Amino acid sequence: VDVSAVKTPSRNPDSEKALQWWRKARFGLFIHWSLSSIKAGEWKGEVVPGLAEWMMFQKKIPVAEFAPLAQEFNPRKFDAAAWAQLAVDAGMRYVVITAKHHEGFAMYHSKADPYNVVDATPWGRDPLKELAKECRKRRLKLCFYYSQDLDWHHPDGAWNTWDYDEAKKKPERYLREKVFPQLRELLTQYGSIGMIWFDTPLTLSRAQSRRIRKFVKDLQPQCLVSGRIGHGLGDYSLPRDNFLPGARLEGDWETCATMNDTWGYKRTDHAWKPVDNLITTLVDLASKGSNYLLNVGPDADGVVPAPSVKRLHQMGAWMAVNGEAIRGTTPSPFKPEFSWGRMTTKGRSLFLHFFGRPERRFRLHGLKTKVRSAALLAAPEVKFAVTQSVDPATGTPLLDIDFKGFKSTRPVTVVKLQLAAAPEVEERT
Ligand code: H57
Repeated sequence: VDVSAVKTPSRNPDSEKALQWWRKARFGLFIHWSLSSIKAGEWKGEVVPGLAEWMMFQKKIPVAEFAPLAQEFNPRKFDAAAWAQLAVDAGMRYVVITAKHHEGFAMYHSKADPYNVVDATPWGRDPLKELAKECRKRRLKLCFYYSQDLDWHHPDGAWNTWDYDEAKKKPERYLREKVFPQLRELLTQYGSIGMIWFDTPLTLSRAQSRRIRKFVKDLQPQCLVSGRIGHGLGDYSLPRDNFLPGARLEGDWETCATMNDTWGYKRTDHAWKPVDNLITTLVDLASKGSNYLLNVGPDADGVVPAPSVKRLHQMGAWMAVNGEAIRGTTPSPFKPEFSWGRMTTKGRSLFLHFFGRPERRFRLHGLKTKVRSAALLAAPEVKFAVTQSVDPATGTPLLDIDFKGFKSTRPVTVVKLQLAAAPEVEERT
């Protein structure tokens, strides 16, 4: 099944206001953590192909066999402060954690369903409470992933056909007994919530999606609803999982992606993307108007895999000096992709993100606005000579920057152009 990109929905004034922090943030941490994290992608000694958090579905594991995993859930090394700090160190401004994924297990203390991390495990702690406190301290927006449609534990939830008879399912009972009560808990017991990240809209009707959206907004009007509430009713849009858009996007977008091949922890998945690719992707997405929600899958001990931590720290080092060219920016008025890199803009600044070493005589066609200065964002004392002219043959405005002798730094070097006004581009370019 292909959950394709949804169109940017028409919005109400509430969502416009709620989107402000999210638009500026540009970079967030996704955390997939649930019972299947214990199995690390293996069931009965066998590696299960595909996404680790889809194991229950892939192997058609009966609830009677899967649910007892809760008795093994004891993440001794869980440290909410460390997780929140990791997001801050990476240069992120929000965190989205699985409050309930498709397997139906609530990763917080739910009174609505005893199948939850406090009541059903020997651990007995509420990681979302702890994370809420640590996020608040660091001014990180806390957001909850909530699987509103697929639920393989509730008898009326979608897609568990091996335990429950499809013909007897009453989706309304699932919404009434589980979805609405749990959303109420999540939106009343953890302070202000940045967003409910709904996912995988496959069976709910437009009317049901609309009721869920309204339920969220009635409890917390500033809380965003992700595009995957379905039926174009979210506050913003998402491409498919791990899909990188090739063009500039109109409206508000968020691209969610993994660092390896799976969301939940999988011991055998070593397909780690090089950090240079992750940074380039962050730049590419910002230049096209999309947020980047980058995932980690902590293990059964509550530890984020070392390769993920390493990459987030490296991204954070880049963001610490170049974050100004990402956060709070919008795409430039130019076409989005250049062979040399990408552009973002903020007010009277135009940021050139070079993916490699810039040409000694770099030329940009079509910028009509006067350039006052060009400097290295990471070291503003490093200035470059700028010449503006008009191509006598075509009348196209030309900008030349002299990079002679300049050695760029990997993977992306940002040059900040200070302009006399917001950048304007000639129509023809
Ligand atoms: O939470 C992560 C990510 C953010 N979205 C979820 C994933 O677990 C995956 C949604 N995947 C879309 C999808 C829809 C139907 C099935 C996958 C196994 C067999 C059939 C399928 C998967 Fe398909």
